[in-house]
Amino acid sequence: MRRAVSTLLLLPVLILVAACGGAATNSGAVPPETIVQQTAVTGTDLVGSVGPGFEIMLAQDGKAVAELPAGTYTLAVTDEAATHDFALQAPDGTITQITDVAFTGTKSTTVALTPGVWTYLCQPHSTQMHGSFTVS
Ligand SMILES: [Cu+2]
Repeated sequence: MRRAVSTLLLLPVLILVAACGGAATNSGAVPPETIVQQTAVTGTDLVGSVGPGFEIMLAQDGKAVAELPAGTYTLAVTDEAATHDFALQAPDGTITQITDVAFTGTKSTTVALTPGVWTYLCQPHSTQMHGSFTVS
Protein backbone atom coordinates (compact mmCIF):
# COMPACT_ATOMS: atom_id res chain seq x y z
CA MET A 1 0.00 0.00 0.00
CA ARG A 2 2.76 2.44 0.91
CA ARG A 3 4.43 1.79 -2.43
CA ALA A 4 1.29 2.52 -4.43
CA VAL A 5 0.68 5.80 -2.62
CA SER A 6 4.23 7.09 -3.01
CA THR A 7 4.26 6.20 -6.71
CA LEU A 8 1.04 8.11 -7.24
CA LEU A 9 2.43 11.12 -5.43
CA LEU A 10 5.56 11.07 -7.57
CA LEU A 11 3.74 10.87 -10.89
CA PRO A 12 2.69 14.55 -11.16
CA VAL A 13 6.26 15.59 -10.33
CA LEU A 14 7.63 13.32 -13.07
CA ILE A 15 5.15 14.68 -15.58
CA LEU A 16 6.23 18.25 -14.72
CA VAL A 17 9.88 17.30 -15.05
CA ALA A 18 9.20 15.63 -18.39
CA ALA A 19 7.28 18.68 -19.61
CA CYS A 20 10.14 21.03 -18.71
CA GLY A 21 12.70 18.72 -20.29
CA GLY A 22 10.66 18.59 -23.48
CA ALA A 23 10.78 22.36 -23.87
CA ALA A 24 14.57 22.41 -24.00
CA THR A 25 16.44 21.10 -27.02
CA ASN A 26 18.92 19.17 -24.92
CA SER A 27 20.05 16.00 -26.68
CA GLY A 28 21.74 14.79 -23.49
CA ALA A 29 18.50 14.72 -21.51
CA VAL A 30 17.36 11.43 -20.06
CA PRO A 31 14.20 10.22 -21.81
CA PRO A 32 11.14 10.55 -19.53
CA GLU A 33 10.36 6.83 -19.75
CA THR A 34 13.80 6.06 -18.26
CA ILE A 35 13.13 8.39 -15.32
CA VAL A 36 9.82 6.65 -14.59
CA GLN A 37 11.45 3.22 -14.58
CA GLN A 38 14.16 4.31 -12.16
CA THR A 39 11.76 5.88 -9.67
CA ALA A 40 9.68 2.68 -9.59
CA VAL A 41 12.51 1.20 -7.53
CA THR A 42 12.31 2.48 -3.99
CA GLY A 43 15.12 0.63 -2.22
CA THR A 44 16.20 -2.81 -1.17
CA ASP A 45 12.70 -4.18 -0.85
CA LEU A 46 13.36 -7.90 -0.76
CA VAL A 47 16.11 -9.88 0.94
CA GLY A 48 16.91 -13.41 -0.13
CA SER A 49 19.24 -15.83 1.57
CA VAL A 50 20.45 -19.32 0.87
CA GLY A 51 22.76 -21.56 2.89
CA PRO A 52 24.96 -22.33 4.66
CA GLY A 53 22.77 -25.38 5.32
CA PHE A 54 19.77 -26.48 3.30
CA GLU A 55 17.85 -23.27 3.99
CA ILE A 56 16.45 -20.76 1.55
CA MET A 57 14.43 -17.68 2.39
CA LEU A 58 12.87 -14.59 0.88
CA ALA A 59 11.93 -11.81 3.28
CA GLN A 60 10.64 -8.27 3.39
CA ASP A 61 11.03 -6.15 6.52
CA GLY A 62 12.35 -9.22 8.33
CA LYS A 63 9.32 -11.40 7.58
CA ALA A 64 9.04 -14.27 5.12
CA VAL A 65 7.29 -13.12 1.98
CA ALA A 66 3.86 -14.67 1.35
CA GLU A 67 2.02 -12.02 -0.68
CA LEU A 68 3.24 -8.97 -2.60
CA PRO A 69 1.64 -6.34 -4.79
CA ALA A 70 2.86 -6.50 -8.39
CA GLY A 71 5.70 -4.11 -9.14
CA THR A 72 9.42 -3.66 -9.44
CA TYR A 73 11.52 -4.56 -6.43
CA THR A 74 15.17 -4.63 -5.60
CA LEU A 75 16.31 -8.03 -4.42
CA ALA A 76 19.53 -8.53 -2.45
CA VAL A 77 20.49 -12.18 -2.15
CA THR A 78 23.09 -13.43 0.30
CA ASP A 79 24.43 -16.80 -0.78
CA GLU A 80 26.36 -18.46 2.02
CA ALA A 81 27.39 -21.68 0.34
CA ALA A 82 29.23 -22.82 -2.79
CA THR A 83 26.80 -25.74 -2.97
CA HIS A 84 23.56 -23.79 -3.43
CA ASP A 85 22.17 -21.23 -5.84
CA PHE A 86 19.24 -18.81 -5.59
CA ALA A 87 16.74 -18.61 -8.42
CA LEU A 88 13.30 -17.12 -9.00
CA GLN A 89 10.65 -18.92 -11.01
CA ALA A 90 7.97 -16.74 -12.61
CA PRO A 91 4.32 -17.81 -12.88
CA ASP A 92 4.96 -18.84 -16.51
CA GLY A 93 7.79 -21.17 -15.44
CA THR A 94 10.67 -18.93 -16.52
CA ILE A 95 13.61 -19.27 -14.12
CA THR A 96 15.93 -16.36 -13.38
CA GLN A 97 19.11 -17.39 -11.61
CA ILE A 98 20.24 -14.71 -9.17
CA THR A 99 23.34 -16.46 -7.77
CA ASP A 100 25.05 -19.49 -9.23
CA VAL A 101 26.19 -22.54 -7.27
CA ALA A 102 29.86 -21.56 -6.99
CA PHE A 103 29.11 -17.99 -5.92
CA THR A 104 29.18 -16.89 -2.29
CA GLY A 105 28.48 -13.35 -1.15
CA THR A 106 25.72 -10.86 -1.82
CA LYS A 107 24.24 -9.93 -5.17
CA SER A 108 21.60 -7.26 -5.81
CA THR A 109 19.28 -7.12 -8.75
CA THR A 110 15.94 -5.69 -9.80
CA VAL A 111 12.96 -7.94 -10.34
CA ALA A 112 9.65 -7.08 -11.99
CA LEU A 113 7.04 -9.18 -10.23
CA THR A 114 3.91 -9.86 -12.25
CA PRO A 115 0.69 -11.37 -10.84
CA GLY A 116 0.69 -15.08 -10.12
CA VAL A 117 2.53 -17.58 -7.97
CA TRP A 118 6.30 -17.12 -7.82
CA THR A 119 8.77 -19.60 -6.41
CA TYR A 120 12.27 -19.05 -5.06
CA LEU A 121 14.45 -22.08 -5.09
CA CYS A 122 17.88 -23.63 -5.04
CA GLN A 123 18.00 -25.47 -8.35
CA PRO A 124 20.27 -28.40 -7.35
CA HIS A 125 18.04 -29.07 -4.31
CA SER A 126 14.71 -27.78 -5.59
CA THR A 127 12.63 -30.53 -3.99
CA GLN A 128 13.70 -29.53 -0.48
CA MET A 129 14.86 -25.91 -0.88
CA HIS A 130 12.01 -23.81 -2.19
CA GLY A 131 9.28 -21.41 -1.18
CA SER A 132 6.40 -19.64 -2.88
CA PHE A 133 4.60 -16.33 -2.69
CA THR A 134 1.63 -14.82 -4.47
CA VAL A 135 1.83 -11.56 -6.42
CA SER A 136 -1.42 -9.77 -7.10
CU1 LIG B 1 20.91 -26.12 -2.61
